[in-house]
Amino acid sequence: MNRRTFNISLASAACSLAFSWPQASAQLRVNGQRLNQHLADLAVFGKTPEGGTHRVAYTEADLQAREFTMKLMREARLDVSIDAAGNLLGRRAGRNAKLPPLALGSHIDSVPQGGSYDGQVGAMGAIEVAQTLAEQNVALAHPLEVIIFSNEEGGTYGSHAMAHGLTEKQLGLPTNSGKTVGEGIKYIGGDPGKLSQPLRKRGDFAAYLELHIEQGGILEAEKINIGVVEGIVGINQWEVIVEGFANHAGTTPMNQRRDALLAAAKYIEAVNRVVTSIPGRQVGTVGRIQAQPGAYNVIPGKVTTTLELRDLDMAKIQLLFQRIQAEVAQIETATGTKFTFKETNTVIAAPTDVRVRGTIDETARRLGFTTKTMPSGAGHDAQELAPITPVGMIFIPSRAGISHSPREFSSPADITNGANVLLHTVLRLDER
Ligand code: HGY
Ligand code: MN
Ligand code: MN
Repeated sequence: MNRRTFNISLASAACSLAFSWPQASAQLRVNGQRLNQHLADLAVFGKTPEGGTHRVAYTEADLQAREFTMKLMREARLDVSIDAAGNLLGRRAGRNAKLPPLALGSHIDSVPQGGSYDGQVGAMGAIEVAQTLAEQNVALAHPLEVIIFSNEEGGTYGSHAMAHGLTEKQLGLPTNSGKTVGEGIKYIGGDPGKLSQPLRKRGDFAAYLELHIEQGGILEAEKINIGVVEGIVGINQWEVIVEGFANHAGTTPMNQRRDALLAAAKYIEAVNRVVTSIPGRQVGTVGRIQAQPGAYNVIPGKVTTTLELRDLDMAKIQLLFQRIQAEVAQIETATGTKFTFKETNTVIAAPTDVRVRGTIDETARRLGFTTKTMPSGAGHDAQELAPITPVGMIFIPSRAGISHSPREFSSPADITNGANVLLHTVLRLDER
């Protein structure tokens, strides 16, 4: 990534401009007012009565938000297209076509009943950086590529497809939209038939940067402006089926029941006990449960529930899973039930690139911000790209550490700060 001080001699008006790029660009700043207005405008799509955002991937609200986002990308003078995974791509040529693009982006889909900042800050921030560079006539050496990944919340499917492809099994998995992953990708303009191979490979990007809200409370509590992400946790998700025996709730003695919901209750307590039994930052969650037939007077014969384990160390996730399996074996014996675990999604833990991390940290400090290097307990598209390109993530504070909730909030000032760090990190990486 070589950037030299260079002279451009313009053919007309006998003027030649000599830029000392670092000086000329040092004063650049994003338009914070416009960025925060774009976020407010985006929040309209899927707005909930509680003031949050319900914009599940592959739904009408997602489709409308994507159209709006493509409009903003075109206004930022990006050439817009949709790839086979449904990712929105906004491209601009660089001065040196031989260089791979510098990529930046995030996602605009939300969890059910979520907030208006998760992913959206990074997506709108990336577009704002592109628009600022265009307006200020800053021509990067590298091509620029803004990427709005599809279906991040359902399991980083857009970014996974980009770097790894998707299997038929993955395309057939259900999503919160009611469509399968494959149906959803088609619905948003992708082509699932072209996803058996990765869409991009190592060397296709110079680096990928993602601005994101912290989704935790560390930065706010320690009054730090910018988080420099050192690594992103791995995530393993399973669907769990508990089979017992449905029977009459009034005539079946307590010692003759095979109660699937009682077994599930013991399972949920065991997950919490196992995950908290060893030191570290690992987390384990049972996020959904459904009992059948779901009547007052019938002993539940079947329960469908979930398991999610996260840690920076994939081996620790496996250790926890094995210990949970041992607990489940005892629960099965005690309750006469049978548990089945079906792995539905795995996202590999990813360290960020040490050089990119250093550039983010130095850039933020040069802009006068305080910084903290920290792990990400949330998963991100950046971790899917990490195997094929150097990645870096920039965090800004989340109020009270709340996320995946209508109460999710980051201040306009913090959002603007994050976008300025993103802008100047792009400029610095472009110089190499
Ligand atoms: O679930 C996550 O960690 C991310 O917000 N999708
Ligand atoms: Mn996110
Ligand atoms: Mn999220």
